[in-house]
Amino acid sequence: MTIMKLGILSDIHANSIALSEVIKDLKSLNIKQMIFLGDLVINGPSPKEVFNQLKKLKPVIWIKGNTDEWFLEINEQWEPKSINEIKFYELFHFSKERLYQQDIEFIKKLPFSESIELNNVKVLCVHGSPRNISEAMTSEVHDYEILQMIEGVEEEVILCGHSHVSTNRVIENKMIFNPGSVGAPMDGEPRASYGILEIRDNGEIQFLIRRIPYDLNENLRIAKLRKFPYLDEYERKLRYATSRID
Ligand SMILES: [Mn+2]
Repeated sequence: MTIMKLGILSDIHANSIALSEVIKDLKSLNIKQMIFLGDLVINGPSPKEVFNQLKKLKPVIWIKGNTDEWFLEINEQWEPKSINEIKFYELFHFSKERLYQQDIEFIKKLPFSESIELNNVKVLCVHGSPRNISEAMTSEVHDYEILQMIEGVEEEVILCGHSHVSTNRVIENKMIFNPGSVGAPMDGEPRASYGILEIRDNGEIQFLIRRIPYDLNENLRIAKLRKFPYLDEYERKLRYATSRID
């Protein structure tokens, strides 16, 4: 009997302190393979650090999230048209200034989705839903809507992120797993969240959620030092883990 175990990470959002603790946890469990579901360098104080950390981990799959997509969407001609867009622009620039051009080119080229076979089980990896990078498949979304989002998917397991809240649900023989967010959880619990996907060679599949404490104050100290924009809001979001950071 062989068991494949993979760490499933999503929505790191430039929180290097949280990512470090997650990496330590993966090591302590002797898990060497991991999948990253997108949203790496925007909306947190340490874009360069998380980029280097993730590259070192050599994820077997690394796809893009909606905020990674900003590197393609926001160009010289782009002009913010609302208060929210001004905010996105500032957050985008904070990260862009801290990355090398080659890092940015790497992020731009990341795929929207990837499929992998593990112990004969087909697994699809997306950031939002299989049809839309910014559409979350949360537990609140009704089954019939999920069925529209996953229409045409052949894989039996779908890994997704984006909502910053973990999910584990089965709809018409499809298993849908969301590991929550490493860098900015949104389920009222500030500890970093990631998942472990276990696939046995008899086809048995398990998805476990790990919650990992990290030094939130240290992350905020770095943010303050680097003049991270909208710091008060960022602090509230991290401490209470209640509202959305995209
Ligand atoms: Mn996202």
